[in-house]
Amino acid sequence: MTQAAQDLPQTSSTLPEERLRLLAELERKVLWLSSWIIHNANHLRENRDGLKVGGHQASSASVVTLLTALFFDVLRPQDRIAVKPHASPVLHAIRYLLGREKLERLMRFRSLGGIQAYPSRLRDGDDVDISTGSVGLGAAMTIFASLVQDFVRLRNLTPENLGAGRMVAVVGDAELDEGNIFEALLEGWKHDLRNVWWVIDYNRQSLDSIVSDRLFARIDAVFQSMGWRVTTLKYGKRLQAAFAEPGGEALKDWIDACPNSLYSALTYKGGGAWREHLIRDLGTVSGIKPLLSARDDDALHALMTNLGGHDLETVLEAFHGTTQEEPTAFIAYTIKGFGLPFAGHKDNHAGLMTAEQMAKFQTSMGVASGEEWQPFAGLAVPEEKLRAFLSQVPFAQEPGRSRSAPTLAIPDALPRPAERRLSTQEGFGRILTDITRSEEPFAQRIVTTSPDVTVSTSLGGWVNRRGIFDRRARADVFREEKVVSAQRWAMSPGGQHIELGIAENNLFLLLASLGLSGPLFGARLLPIGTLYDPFIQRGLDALSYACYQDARFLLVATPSGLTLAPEGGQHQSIVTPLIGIGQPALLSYEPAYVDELATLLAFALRHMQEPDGSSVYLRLSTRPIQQPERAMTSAIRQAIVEGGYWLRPPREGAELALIYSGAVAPEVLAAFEAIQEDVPGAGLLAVTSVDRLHRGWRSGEGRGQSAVERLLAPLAKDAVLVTVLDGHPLALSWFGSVRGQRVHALGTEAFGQSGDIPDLYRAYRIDVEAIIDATANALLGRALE
Ligand SMILES: Cc1ncc(C[n+]2csc(CCOP(=O)(O)OP(=O)(O)O)c2C)c(N)n1
Ligand SMILES: [Mg+2]
Repeated sequence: MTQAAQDLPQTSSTLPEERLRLLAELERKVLWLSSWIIHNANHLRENRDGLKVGGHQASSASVVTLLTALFFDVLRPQDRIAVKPHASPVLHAIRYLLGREKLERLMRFRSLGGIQAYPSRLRDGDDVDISTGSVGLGAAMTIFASLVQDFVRLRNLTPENLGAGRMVAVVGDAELDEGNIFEALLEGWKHDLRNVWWVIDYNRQSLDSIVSDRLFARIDAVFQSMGWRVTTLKYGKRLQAAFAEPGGEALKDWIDACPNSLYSALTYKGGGAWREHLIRDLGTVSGIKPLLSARDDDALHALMTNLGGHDLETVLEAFHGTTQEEPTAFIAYTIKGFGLPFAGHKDNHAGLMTAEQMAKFQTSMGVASGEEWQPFAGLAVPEEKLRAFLSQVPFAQEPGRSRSAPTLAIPDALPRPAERRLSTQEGFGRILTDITRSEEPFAQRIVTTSPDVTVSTSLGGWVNRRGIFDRRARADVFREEKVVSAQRWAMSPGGQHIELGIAENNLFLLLASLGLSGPLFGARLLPIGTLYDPFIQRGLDALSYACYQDARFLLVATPSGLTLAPEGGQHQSIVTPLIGIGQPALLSYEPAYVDELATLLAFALRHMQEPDGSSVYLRLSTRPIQQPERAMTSAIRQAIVEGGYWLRPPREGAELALIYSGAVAPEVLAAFEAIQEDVPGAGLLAVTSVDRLHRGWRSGEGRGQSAVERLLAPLAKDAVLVTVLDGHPLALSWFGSVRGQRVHALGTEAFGQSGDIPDLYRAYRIDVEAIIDATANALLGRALE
């Protein structure tokens, strides 16, 4: 442990002794139950597939004291917490003791219907505020949740009397290796973050090994440079008392200089090993021998492992002593596996106690055989007392954690821009700018955000009128200095755009937080995030994480595909249509025309709010194309939402259909006109959502009722389908399976390059000629069969 001087909070404990005693008993019980939940899952349940069930007894033990203090004493109903993934058994043991979880679900840990391996909003119910699992994301999300809390509170959108909560993350120390953590810290600093606590479980172990000493010498500095207060909980009360004894100062210096790996090894070895090392290194120092000989091996071990993060009093003092709003990092020194036989062993991450070790542990915990699941067995305090205490725990004073937020009415249709030649991206900008003139409540709840591509994704007009969010009003300096610019970037608490630096992980974590504003803060928002389509991949894990939590938002991505043309290969998206199909809880669309887009935007704002709805992803283009002159009927609108319609309907029994999605519409139309002379009766199918058609087909497979089955029904049984997409051809090729028809799929599979659209479409075989060739070949193949 090379950490320099400790920084213990100044306030003294206000906790009555009795309260501390009850909390200590609960701490014991939580350690027992979390270990037992994992043991039961691995050793006492039938194992049908031979897979290790797993669970992390050591990671769990590491945070028992911290979570006991937080849940049973510190947290208030308005606080929100992300618990590090591997402490799921600890979190649920606590919920069980609070009467908020069923025993059966504990017994089914990591099996179907049981509590999840990692805390999950989706699967564990609404006591889990923020899911965790992919390390780094849950912690970072607390930063954005706090920003959203400010956003809704400054507008008075939260329920009356609901105070500001603290956004708390209990974080594994190795999580701080994840780059997204630092992206989030920096963004938080820019936004003058407050009301965030990170409780860092500083056990100096990751999965593989012991964390480097050098790395963690920097940790305080990193947080401080981001404007955080750092509170280090290094020593427990017993160690602090020992430091006051003769020789105590030398002992403290020894601990401070001890490398992480040696400290861990001695923790594993126990009292004899501590004594041997201390005598060897400090034997001649006055006072050390009496200090050591006053303690037997067990007592010496207990003393040397009395780190701050395992000392309830120290932990509670630190938490209760932190009352100011500035973001705070608690660096809590802990021991991975504390209180268990493999404490400190470098390989303990996935370690499980053996049956023999468990039996010994059970005896030491005073839990009689058959009483393993009893909440109060083996404790030194009468059950009624504990029950009375638990019934008053502040965290549990509200029956549910999720807040409700009424649905906002969305107009049936949003006006579509009049221009005859327009790209879907420009169309998006125009429609949003139009909404700025609306007085309707929904227009006040739209929040846009973008990672430094606000202007280039067409949000400029919206931002000019609705302003940028900031807790403090700030003038637009360029405007004040009369520098001519199309952008007006005044900032104020009333602004409806949150500007982010270039970090797509942050974008998705902010969308996750905005999209959960209803359940987290009781205020419904309609978040819209814009980014470049290829960079969805940069933040893909965070996007999936947002969807997994059922956060609701609209993602608008441009430019997409080869169609960005001169911008070239590095900005070309190829697989995003497949991501759109593959990502659960994200419905994706790729409209070709702006009237389709207007329909889809209205739909998305509704769908985001429906109980069975989801987030929506629009893959748009920067290519201006001729817009159709047509009246939007409700039938076309419905078809656009359902995923597709015949732009040119086929004749009954037609032997050919061209099927396309997105910006390639002009090429497909031209090819269609040319082909029609030879294949009269062919159809041209506009697909607005391959994702929606695919889902509908999969869920209704075989019954002939899905939208795609209805669409393809007029075609001859052996008709030929030619599909065209500026994206991976696989996205549309499954159409052939719907009725067993031959498909020729055109699309992009190789990296692009700079060029104009005619050159690029020709080179990548999605131009008119390629479509005609593919059609001719496919028809020839059919004729030869
Ligand atoms: C993004 C991601 N990469 C890898 C993993 C696999 N993994 C799970 S836990 C872990 C180490 C965690 O160490 P730490 O955060 O210190 O937790 P501890 O168990 O020590 O409390 C790793 C690498 C993961 N869950 N998420
Ligand atoms: Mg660790």
